[in-house]
Amino acid sequence: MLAKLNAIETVVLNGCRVVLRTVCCHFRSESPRAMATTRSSILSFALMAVCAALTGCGAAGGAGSLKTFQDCDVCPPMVEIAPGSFLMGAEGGEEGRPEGPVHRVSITRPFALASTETTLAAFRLFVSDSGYEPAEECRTLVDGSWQNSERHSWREPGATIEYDDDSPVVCVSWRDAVAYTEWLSRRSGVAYRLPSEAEWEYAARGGSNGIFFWGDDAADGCRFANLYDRSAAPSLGFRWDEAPCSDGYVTLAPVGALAPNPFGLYDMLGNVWEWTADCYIAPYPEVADPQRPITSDSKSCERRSVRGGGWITRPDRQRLTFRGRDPEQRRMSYFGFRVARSL
Ligand SMILES: [Ca+2]
Repeated sequence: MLAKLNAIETVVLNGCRVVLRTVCCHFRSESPRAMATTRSSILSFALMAVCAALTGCGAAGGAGSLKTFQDCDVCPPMVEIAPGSFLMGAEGGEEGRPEGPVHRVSITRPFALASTETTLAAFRLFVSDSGYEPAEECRTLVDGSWQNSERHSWREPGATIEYDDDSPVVCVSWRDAVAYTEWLSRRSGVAYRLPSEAEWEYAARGGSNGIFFWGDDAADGCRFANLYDRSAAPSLGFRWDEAPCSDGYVTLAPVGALAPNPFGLYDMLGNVWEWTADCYIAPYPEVADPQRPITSDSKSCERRSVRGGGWITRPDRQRLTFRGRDPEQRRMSYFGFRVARSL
């Protein structure tokens, strides 16, 4: 049986681009001859149709084929992102958190972004294979309150947190995420990295001009994003408002459990905040190349840009333009990452 890491594939059915997941890929691996007239072909087609429906044919939208690939057996499925331009940022924002100025960004070179956030299973493999030792600490929910705990870590982010091998890894710092990309580069022979903040927003938008990639109403988001929502609020009772819908997850959702954005990327909003390569600078500075990370004059940045919101996040901070900013050594039970690479 194919591992889930290998189990994302894209096909076009009736002109509609769909992303097929585990069981679909298993059946697509059968030989064409065997598929031709046998009962399995009928079953395969039925399963593909079911999977197409479940994965939101039409939700992905757009025309053309989605190009995906995988560089190595321990590498994540990657989605090719074509060049283009977009308006990055928003005017205004919360006090002390400018999201502008709005500026046109041109992505001139294709790049690839992992279709999902890095999973706990993938990170565990990295740690065991590389000998890298992330610090055993995490800011997480302990007995109903947020605490900096040395009893919790990426291995065990807390009793309140629902997680398994398919969950996004959390309690990882920016430095841990970079160490993972360096290991993945050694294993694959290809230079993996974190996305720049501009690449992240371009990919997250997926061509959308909305507040969210699904539109302007947070209430429509539960099909696409694991938010702080009506599934979570009764148990967690945070002091901020929940999204007026139910995504089915109180804390972490397995990666790829909800519908993708128009570029075929899962969980670009919600589930976990994602570290980017960039130093956080606000307002946005002028940069010569938005696909190169924004760095600091000193050896490390005071804070890194972290994007996309997470399972704890109130709806208005799930906006595509909202910018998190945190020290690169910080570990939280709602911070993770996904990898990128140049093409
Ligand atoms: Ca949720």
